[in-house]
Amino acid sequence: MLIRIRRPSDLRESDVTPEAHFRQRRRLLALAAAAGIGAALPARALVKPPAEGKALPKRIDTDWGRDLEPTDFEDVTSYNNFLELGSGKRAPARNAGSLRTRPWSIRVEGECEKPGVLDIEDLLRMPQEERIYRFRCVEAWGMVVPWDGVPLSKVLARFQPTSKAKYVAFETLHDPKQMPGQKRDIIDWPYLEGLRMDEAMHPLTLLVTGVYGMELPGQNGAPVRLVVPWKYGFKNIKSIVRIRFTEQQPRNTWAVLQPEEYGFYANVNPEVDHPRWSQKYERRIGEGLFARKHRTLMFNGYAEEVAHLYRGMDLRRFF
Ligand SMILES: Nc1nc2c(c(=O)[nH]1)N[C@H]1C(S)=C(S)[C@@H](COP(=O)(O)O)O[C@H]1N2
Ligand SMILES: [Mo]
Repeated sequence: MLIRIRRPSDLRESDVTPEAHFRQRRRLLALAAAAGIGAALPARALVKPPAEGKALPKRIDTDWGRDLEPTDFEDVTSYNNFLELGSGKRAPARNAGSLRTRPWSIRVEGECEKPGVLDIEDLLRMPQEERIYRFRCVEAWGMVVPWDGVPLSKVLARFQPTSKAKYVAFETLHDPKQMPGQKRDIIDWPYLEGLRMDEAMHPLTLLVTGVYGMELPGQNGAPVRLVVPWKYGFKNIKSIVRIRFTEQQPRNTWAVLQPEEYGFYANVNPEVDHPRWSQKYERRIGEGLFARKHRTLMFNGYAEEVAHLYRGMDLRRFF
C-alpha cells in the first residue's frame, strides 16, 4: 500500500540530490494520505485486456480471493515499486527493457542435502494440474492481483532442507547494466528478503512467474518473484537469483534500512500502527481518491490460513 512504505531515498536525509524537492513532496503526500487527506494515486485506468506478453498455459483457479475485484492490468503493470529499475512508481515499467530474463536460474544453497540450480524453464514446466495456482490477493500495498505461480514449498522440497534450515533467504539479481537503479547506492544491493521456514512452506506462499495469465513483465519482477499474501508488499522480492536455507534469521533490506519501522515479519496487522500512521484503513490503487477506504484485515484477510503460525508470539514486538 502506497502510504505505508516510504522509498529508501526518502530515508536518507544526507543524500542531497536534485530529487530532494520531489522527495520532500512525496513525504508530505504520504503524511497527508496517512491523515486521510489523500495521496498521489493514479486515476482509474480503462479496463483494458492485456494485449501484449506471452500467454501462459491454462492455470487452475483457486478460491482464494474470488470475491475481490482485481486491479486493472494497466495499473498492476505500470505502477510499481522496484528500486533496481528506478525510484518512482512509473520508472520500473519504463526501465524494464534492459532486464534480460533468459537464460535465468536461481542458485539454491545453504542448509540442504541437495544444493543446486533451479532453471526458470523447469519452473515454467512444472505440471500445471497439481502445482500451479492462480488466485487473487490484495498485494498489501493496494492491489488485487491475479498471480500465477507455484507453491514455494514444492520447489524447496526438491533441495531437501536439513533440520538446521530454520529460515529461507532470498536475493535479487545485482547487475547495474541491466538494472539502472543499481548505479546509485540508495540501498545496499542486492535487495534481500527472508522468511521463517514454516512461512516459506505454507501453501499460500508462491514463487510467481505470471500475472493476468501472462509471463511476468520485468517491472513486476520477471522472471520469478515471491508473493506472500498475508504480508506487506516489500516482502515480495523480485527477480530472484539466489535462495539460501539458513539457521539464523536472515537480513531483509527494509529492516536493515529502517528497523524501527520495518520488521522481519511484516505481517499485515491493523492493530499495530506504523510509528507515524495508523494501519486500520487502506486505499486500493485504481479506485481513486474519493473511493471509500477499506478496513485493513488481520493478516490481509488470511487469518484463518496463517494465524496459527504466530500463536504465542507478541506481534507488537515481532512486527
Ligand atoms: N528486488 C526488489 N523487490 C521488490 C522491491 C524492490 O524495490 N526490489 N519492492 C518491493 C515493494 S516495497 C513492493 S510494494 C512490491 C511491489 O510489487 P509490484 O510492483 O509488482 O506491485 O515489490 C517488492 N519487491
Ligand atoms: Mo511497498
